Amino acid sequence: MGSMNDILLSMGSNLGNRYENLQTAVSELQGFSKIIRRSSIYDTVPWGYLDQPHFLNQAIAIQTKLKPLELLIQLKGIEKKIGRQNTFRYGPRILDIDILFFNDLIKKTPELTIPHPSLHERAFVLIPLVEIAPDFYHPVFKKTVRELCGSISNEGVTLYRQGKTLNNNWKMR
Ligand code: PH2
Ligand code: MG
Ligand code: MG
Repeated sequence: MGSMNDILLSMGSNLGNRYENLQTAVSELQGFSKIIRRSSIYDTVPWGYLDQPHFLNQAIAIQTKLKPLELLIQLKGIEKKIGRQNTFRYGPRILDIDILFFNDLIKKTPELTIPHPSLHERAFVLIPLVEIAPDFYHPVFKKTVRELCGSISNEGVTLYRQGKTLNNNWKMR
């Protein structure tokens, strides 16, 4: 039996019923993890490739005993179940779930890079994230999420629906 891991995820959807896709994803996560916190949902202008619909984005804190690659496989399974087809880089998708942080792990392999390599430059990741884990420490940049969020523009990110804060007294490192 392994020990509990603290994980921060970023979810996005810009095809189909975007809100429902995020809700379904949260309930699927409960199959192998405990939901600790979820941020508000934000409507966000597409980043990287502009000619596509706006996304809904949300950050989620979970705990699980799964190891990084086991978690990645489960997340890909949820994306597939909800109906994701393979498209091009930065292109539209029914559901995307990315691992942002896994404890204070630093890992760089062809399958998986942790922390997520572009989280520090993406308002659609940092603005939801700062709501649920402002003091989480980026082990590569050696800055908190709050500090990272303070150095980007919030342009193109607007509140879509207020989050439910679970376990209000829970503190993530
Ligand atoms: N995901 C991408 C590419 N661009 N833009 C926004 N606003 N939100 C996303 O989740 C997103 C994106 C690739 O994963
Ligand atoms: Mg992504
Ligand atoms: Mg992804």
